[in-house]
Amino acid sequence: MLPHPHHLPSGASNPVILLTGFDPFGGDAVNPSWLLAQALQGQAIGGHTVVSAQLPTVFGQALERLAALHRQLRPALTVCLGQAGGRAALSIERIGINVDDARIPDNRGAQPIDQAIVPDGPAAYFASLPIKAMLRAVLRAGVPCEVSQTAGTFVCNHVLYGLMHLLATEGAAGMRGGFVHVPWLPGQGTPSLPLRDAVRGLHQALWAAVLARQDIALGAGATH
Ligand code: PCA
Repeated sequence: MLPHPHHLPSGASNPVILLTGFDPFGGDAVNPSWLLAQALQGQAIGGHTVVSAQLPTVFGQALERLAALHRQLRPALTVCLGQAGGRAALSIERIGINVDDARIPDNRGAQPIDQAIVPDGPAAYFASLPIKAMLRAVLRAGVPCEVSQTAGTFVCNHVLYGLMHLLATEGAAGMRGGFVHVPWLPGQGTPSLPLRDAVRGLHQALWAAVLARQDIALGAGATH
């Protein structure tokens, strides 16, 4: 479902930050990415207004929903969120790769193996977010955060790659996007991050993304 009109920013004068989360998957009862997106719905951040929407954890359908939202809202910034059980920090993704390789079935039972997301599309797209500026802003707020070099090969990577393909093919100049993975909530597993910390950290990250038109140089690489 598209956001109900009363959830849309009034006056349409503020540029929109589209913030998406997923429905629960893989046997979990909740998905912190959706709780986090909902918590920031309607927030004003740096002259932008956050519009939150849920994507299904379903290959293909998630991208159809995202494309519909994008055409409706024409967001200046699109940040998709997903749950990453086992990660201990807000995890800002650098890159989406052109492959679906599912270890578990999606919410419709599909389990693609080594399929291209966009046949003949580029091997990968970098997120067009200032990931290091965002990292610094979140860490300064005292919330654990990292840059991640892979969003996996399940529906989250599918959405990141598909978002960047959408921006490359249909986006207007200046429209940017990317992906942030979120740890489990306490009670879902260990390690975990309380929702209030995730909300505070993501708010800082979005603020930094709006303000920083260019990224900063800050070491956050990985040797493996
Ligand atoms: N996390 C999964 C898909 C949905 C979600 O929240 C992933 O990391 O691919």
